[in-house]
Amino acid sequence: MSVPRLSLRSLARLPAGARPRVDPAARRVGIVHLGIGAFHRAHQAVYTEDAGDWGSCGVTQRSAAVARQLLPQDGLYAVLSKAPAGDDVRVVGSVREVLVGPDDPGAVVARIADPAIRVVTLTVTEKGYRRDPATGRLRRDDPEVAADLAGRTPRTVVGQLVAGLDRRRRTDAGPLTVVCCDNLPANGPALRRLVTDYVADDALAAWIGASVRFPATMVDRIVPATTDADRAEVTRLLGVADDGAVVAEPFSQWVIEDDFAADRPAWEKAGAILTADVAPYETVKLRMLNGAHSTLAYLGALAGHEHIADAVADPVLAEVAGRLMTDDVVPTLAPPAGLDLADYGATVLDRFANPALRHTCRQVAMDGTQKLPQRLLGTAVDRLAAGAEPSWVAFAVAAWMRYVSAGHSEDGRPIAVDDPLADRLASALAGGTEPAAVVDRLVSLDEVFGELGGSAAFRDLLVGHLGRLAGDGVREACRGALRA
Ligand code: CS2
Repeated sequence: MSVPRLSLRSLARLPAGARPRVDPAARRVGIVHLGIGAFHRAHQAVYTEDAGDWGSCGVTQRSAAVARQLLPQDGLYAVLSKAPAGDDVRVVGSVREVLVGPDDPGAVVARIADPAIRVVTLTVTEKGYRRDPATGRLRRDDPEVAADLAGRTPRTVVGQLVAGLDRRRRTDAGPLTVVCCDNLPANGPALRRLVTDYVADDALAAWIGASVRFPATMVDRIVPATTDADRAEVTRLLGVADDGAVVAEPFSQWVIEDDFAADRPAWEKAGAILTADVAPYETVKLRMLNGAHSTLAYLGALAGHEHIADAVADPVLAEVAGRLMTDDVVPTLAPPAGLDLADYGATVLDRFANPALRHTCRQVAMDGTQKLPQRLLGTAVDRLAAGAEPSWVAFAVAAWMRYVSAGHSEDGRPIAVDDPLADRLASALAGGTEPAAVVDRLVSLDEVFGELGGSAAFRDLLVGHLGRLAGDGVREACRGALRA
């Protein structure tokens, strides 16, 4: 018997507890979201769902897949929250429209410029901003950025935003708040910097200065890619088929700088923290959680583990991730009042250990050149400046170096490097396989390492760790580092 598809018409079939809180058809679209991937659907869209009657228009930045999933379902989809104690499912109705950016770039600009829109949120991943990770400046030489700057209907996020803002200014469509929700340090100001780099027109720059805000945010929820088994579970729990379902851990956190140019959803009603200063939360999260995540992803993938939960169940790998946090990261942090960093670190490892989440090491390992600076290298810079030896960070960075140079895991499975700078990595690695040669070539990638690439102390740590990772294998190298 065929199962009906999730849609406004099939809502009544759902278990009452799983239905949207507000009639989806009664929501008013006031948000444009750029990058409607799984993370957005499991995070900001859920906060909006719980905050009242705002709705959003989600924009896909690359493929039409999300539109194919959501349009036949009137924008509805399920969030399956997975925990060892049992799963929970609910349907979210806050996404009211979906636009396919690559198919209709003009519609994206028009929607951003619509006076009904007061907030633009973004989750386009680190690489989506087309910025230089070390300097934070817009890569004006990136072919897509260059094509936007030359005057086509823009297709990059910064180009889309600027064109939308320009039209708002010309048509007097009112102020706007741009809320970056990617894992970048000071992500709001970072995006404002890119917008400023892009804008050539003084009048527009002045209008943006007066009418647009770029609050910083810290976003946190682990959202692995949805599998067929997850979709089957959603069908079993809901009695309808859902092509747009997403899976996530139960934990969710959103800290938002309270700096808005116009009105916004009452996200605090949904549990978000609105605060004057996001930086303490964000540095803790990027360096502890994401730093440990990347470390486990590289070590785990090399050691032959498929999922993060398997990597953290490997005692020596978990211990290395723990020591990275306690010995190297914690001394660099000024946490928000009331946050116990030892508890935070332990909770992070517990969250990673959730066996119900099938989060692959490969997914976390991708785009290392875009992630390393804020997750690991900043910690190294701070520790070196304090006269300390950041040995665990160096171990983690050496694991990345091994991951991008090994070609295969220790159990013989191929490792394909998925990174926007993959070509640059490949040419750097063509210079030889000796640890010292690999380290010297990789740290001279200025856009990743910046000035840290000139630190002899850090280089020596990297060479030592990489030699042991390559020569002794991941587990033995971990044991050696833990004994030292
Ligand atoms: C992960 C993050 O894929 C990755 O690189 O480290 O997406 C992580 O799951 C989230 O930041 C958790 O909030």
